[in-house]
Amino acid sequence: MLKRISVLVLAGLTAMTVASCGSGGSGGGSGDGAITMGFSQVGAESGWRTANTKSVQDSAKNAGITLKFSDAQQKQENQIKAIRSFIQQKVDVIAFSPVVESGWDTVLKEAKDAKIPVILTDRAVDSKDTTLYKTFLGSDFVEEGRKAGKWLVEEFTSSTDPVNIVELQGTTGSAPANDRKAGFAEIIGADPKFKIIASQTGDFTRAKGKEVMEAFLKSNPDIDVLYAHNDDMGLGAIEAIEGAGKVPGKDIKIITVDAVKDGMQALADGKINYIVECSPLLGPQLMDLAKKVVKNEQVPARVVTEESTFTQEQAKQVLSTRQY
Ligand code: GYE
Repeated sequence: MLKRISVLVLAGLTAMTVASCGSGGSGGGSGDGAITMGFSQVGAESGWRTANTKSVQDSAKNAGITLKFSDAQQKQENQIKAIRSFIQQKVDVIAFSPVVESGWDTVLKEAKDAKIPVILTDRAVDSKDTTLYKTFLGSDFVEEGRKAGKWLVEEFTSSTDPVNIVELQGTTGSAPANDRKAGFAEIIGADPKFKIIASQTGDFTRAKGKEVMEAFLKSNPDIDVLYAHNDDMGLGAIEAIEGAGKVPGKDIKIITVDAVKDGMQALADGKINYIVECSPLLGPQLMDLAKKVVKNEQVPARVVTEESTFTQEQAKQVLSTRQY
């Protein structure tokens, strides 16, 4: 199934982007139109990430772009090293998915000084100077958190008792963890019956999700809801819940984000109650943007991926055609 994608053009920011355009790539292209992209990936922490890596690699091949791919194993220092090495190699364009939001200004300035355009993909940076990158392609994580919150409010609409929620956060300091938390809190905050009784990072991995959920279960006998910032942590937590003799999806309602195949299977099986979709298939759009920025063409400052949500019934319907 092809993803529907919407492009959000922010007029003011676009004008800034245009004004800030450098002279394009100075490296591998050497004027013959060939493009070399340096791509610094976060790691291989989740099913989402694996699908994202495949999308980027396949799309580069299809677009005839030479990809220098580097896996940072969830460490910012590795990403900074990779970006510096891409600058030294004089690639035509750098794309990266920043593991955390802060601390990028210095290295991004180095890329700008070397006149190598940078594209942010999947995750954002909090740099005040938006001329340090050409565009940001990825999801609206605040909106994803809101969607999770709205389902919960609806689900417990007739309940007057307190609703005890535990939250498994993504990687500390990452855009999706910050934003999914904020969007969810914004919605449930309107009704004091919703109480987040514990919230901790599970680093977006299954193993950590399981470990932290085990601790939550030990110290909180009365958990009604788990909100996990991705499917993988939710899947790890399901093991912990079953290990504690409880029934996931019934004794504890579970909401996750991503909608990768394993998550969708658990949703269809009744172990997860609701999934907010986050698409990892960013590769084709990334390559299109890369071709444009290398040619110094105008690109929107922000490209937002359009996404949906899934109930258990909807998961059963689409499971067999799920690509990732
Ligand atoms: O939700 C999670 C992954 O940045 C959107 O990172 C991405 C998140 C995704 O580890 O599974």
